[in-house]
Amino acid sequence: MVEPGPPGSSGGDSHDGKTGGVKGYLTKRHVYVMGCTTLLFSTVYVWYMSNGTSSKVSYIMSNTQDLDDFHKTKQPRMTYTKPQILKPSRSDVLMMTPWFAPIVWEGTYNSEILNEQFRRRNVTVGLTVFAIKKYVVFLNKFLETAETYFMVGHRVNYYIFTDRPEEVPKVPLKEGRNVVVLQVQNYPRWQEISMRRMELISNFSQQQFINEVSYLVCVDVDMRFTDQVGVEILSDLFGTLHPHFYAAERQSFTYERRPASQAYVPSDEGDFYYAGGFFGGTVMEVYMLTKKCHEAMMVDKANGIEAIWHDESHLNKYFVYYKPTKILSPEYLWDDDLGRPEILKKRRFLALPKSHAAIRNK
Ligand code: UD2
Repeated sequence: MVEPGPPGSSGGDSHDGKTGGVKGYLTKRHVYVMGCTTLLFSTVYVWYMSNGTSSKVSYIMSNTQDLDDFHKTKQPRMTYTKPQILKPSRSDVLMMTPWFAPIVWEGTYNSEILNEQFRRRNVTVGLTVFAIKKYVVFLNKFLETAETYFMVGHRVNYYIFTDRPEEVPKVPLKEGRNVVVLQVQNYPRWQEISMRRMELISNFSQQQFINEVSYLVCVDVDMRFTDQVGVEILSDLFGTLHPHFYAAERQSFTYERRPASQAYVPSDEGDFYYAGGFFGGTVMEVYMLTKKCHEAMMVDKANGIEAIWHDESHLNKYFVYYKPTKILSPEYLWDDDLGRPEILKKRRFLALPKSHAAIRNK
C-alpha cells in the first residue's frame, strides 16, 4: 500500500515522481492536480456559459462546501439494520430492471438514509398538477393529503395549472412549501387537455421550473395521497407501473399499435406499461420527455391521428427508447377497484372514483 507522503511529495514511491512529458520539472502529482483543476474550471465555465445562470455553479460550490465540512462537523449516527447480500429484501417482486433501474417497492429502501442524502443537497421538489375546468374540485383533497404525505420534511412547490385561478382552494401549508398558481387556457376536449400537459410542462420547465426546483413530479389531480411518497421516488427519470398492467405480458399492453402514429410501439418491443398519471425526474429530463412527447403529438395531429391513450401512449413510446432510471411500483398509483393483491404492502396514491359524465368536458 502507498502511504501518503508530506505535502508536495508524490506519495510513497520516490521513483515515481517525475513525468517525461514535462521534462521532469513537475511531479506526476502536480500534473494530476493541474489537470483536475483545469478540467473542473473548464467544466464549470462551459456549464455556466451554456446555461446563462449561476445556479449549477453554486450547486457545485455548496456541495464542495458540504465535503469540506465533513471532518469538522459531527456526522449523524447511521444506525439501522444492515443490508443482507444473501437475503434480498423482497423475493416476490422484481426489484431491478435489466438496465439497472431500481423498482421501488415497500421494504426495499430505507427512508432515513435517503432523507439524509436529499436533505444534504437541500433539494426542492416541484409537483405539477392540472386542474382545468371542473377538475378544480379535486384540488382540495389533493393538496390536503399531499401536505400529509408528499415529500414530508422537504421543500415543495406545488405548480397548479388551471384556467380557474380564483377556485384554487387555500390549503394550510407547512414551512418550505408553496402553492404556485399558473393560469393557462382550456380546451374543449378532455383528451386535448390531458395531452396539452406535455406542452405546458415543457414550456414552464424551460422558463421557470429550471430556476426553482431540482426535480419535477408530474401527476393527475383526481387522486389522493394515502401514505408516504418521499425522496425514494426521485431519480433522473422515473415512471410508474400502471396498476392494470404491472403483471401483464407485452401483447396485453395498450401501447399504440398503429404504425401511422408517432406513439407506435411494435409488438415485440417494450418493457412495462407505464401510467400517464405519475412520472418525473430532473427538470432537464422532464423537459426533454415532455418536449418530445408534445412534438410527437403535434405530428400526429397534422396527420389526423390521435394515439389510443393520448399522452399516456406517447409517454410509453418515449420510455421504450429512453429508459427510466427508476420505476415506481403500483403502490404509487393504485385504484381500489383492483382489490388488494398480496404484493401491495402500501397504497400511497389512490385514484378517486369519478363520474366521467359529470366531470369531463365541463
Ligand atoms: C389516464 C391517465 C392520465 C392520462 C390519460 C390519457 C393515470 C392515472 N391517468 O387518465 O394521466 O394519461 O389517461 O387518456 O394514469 N384534466 C383536467 N381537466 C379536464 C380533463 C383532464 O384538468 O377536463 C387533467 C387532470 O389533471 C386529470 C388529467 O388531466 O387528472 C388526466 O385526465 P383524466 O384523469 O380524466 O384521464 P384518465 O383518468 O383517463
